[in-house]
Amino acid sequence: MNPDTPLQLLGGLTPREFMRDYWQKKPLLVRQAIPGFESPISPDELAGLALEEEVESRLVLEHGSQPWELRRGPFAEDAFSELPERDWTLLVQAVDQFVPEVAEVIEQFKFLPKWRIDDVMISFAVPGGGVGPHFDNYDVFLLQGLGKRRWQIGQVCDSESPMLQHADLKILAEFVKTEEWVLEPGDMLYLPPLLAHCGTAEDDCMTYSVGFRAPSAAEVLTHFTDFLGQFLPEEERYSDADAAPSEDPTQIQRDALERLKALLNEHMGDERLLMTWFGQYMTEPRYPERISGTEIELQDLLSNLEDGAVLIRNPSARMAWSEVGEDLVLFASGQSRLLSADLRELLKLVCSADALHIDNLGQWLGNEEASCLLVELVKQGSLEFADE
Ligand SMILES: [Mn+2]
Repeated sequence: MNPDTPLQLLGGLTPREFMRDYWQKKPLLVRQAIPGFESPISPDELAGLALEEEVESRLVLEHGSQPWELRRGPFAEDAFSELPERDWTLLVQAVDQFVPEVAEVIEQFKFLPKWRIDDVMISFAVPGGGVGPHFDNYDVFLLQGLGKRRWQIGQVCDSESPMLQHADLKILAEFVKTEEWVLEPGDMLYLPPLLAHCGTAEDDCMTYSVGFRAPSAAEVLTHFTDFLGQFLPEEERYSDADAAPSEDPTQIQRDALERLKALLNEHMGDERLLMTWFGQYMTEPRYPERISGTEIELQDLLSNLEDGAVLIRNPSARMAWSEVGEDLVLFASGQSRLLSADLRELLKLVCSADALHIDNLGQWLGNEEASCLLVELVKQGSLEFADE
């Protein structure tokens, strides 16, 4: 993707301009970001998803049994018939993993790393419905899919910002409106992290939230050090050969700190392990139970492909690749595999092609390392045969 080609999605900005001036910095309203966009799923179909055990869904009622009542799915079939006429909203997470047409929306965001994308949440709201003024720790693109929603933006917040006490939801006690817009289908609003916002349905409406993810500093440190720890032998310890005799045995002297810093730096600076951990961590699936492999032999895989079978990525699998020293590494659903540099084009194909088949795999099927990789990915469940 050319970073200097203006995009309708970004209101005519190039990806480079958007990244420089808006991404993580300030909001951007784009009228008709996707001209003529129509939600590929209906409110009834969204409600249907919220009945499913494996789907994460929430109902928010502004005037429920308490203000801003939160109910968690899965819901019973009659859950929606007893709701008031106004002021509630249904939110369904990760619809992209269940509805392929919704996953296609993500294709519009190829100028951003895919591993930064969390999911597409879809909300349906009746007039007055919304989740109240709040802020998120993540970037989000809010694409209007049906009806009209009024978006108001406000102040920049942080974890010290006062919240309403009683609510099940994190609702800001104060909201200082700075701007507002009414979005219609195809319009999109980008919001950077920490910016207060409040979306209220004007009529029956659906909004697609393309949400991003970024690990917190605390997560990076705790998870990476846990990962590192597995590779360090018991005998590697704090050591103080050549230490000076202590003047006061009750004092921890400065040189101990220097030795600790050297120990930490030696391991924290291991780029190979850091990349391996990061790739694994960022490709961990949201729903691991949806990634179940199929036992298959190499010969059967090859003959299936030769007979016209098509492999697709499991919609719940996350994949990414990277360079580690001279080698390449493929990350798939939280696992990593070191591969030789000549597999670069195959890795790109596996991570990005809509489908893998004899025509685009062609030469790779004669390469042992490549065909073994495909078998492993099918066994692991990150790749699966498309239904005919
Ligand atoms: Mn939000």
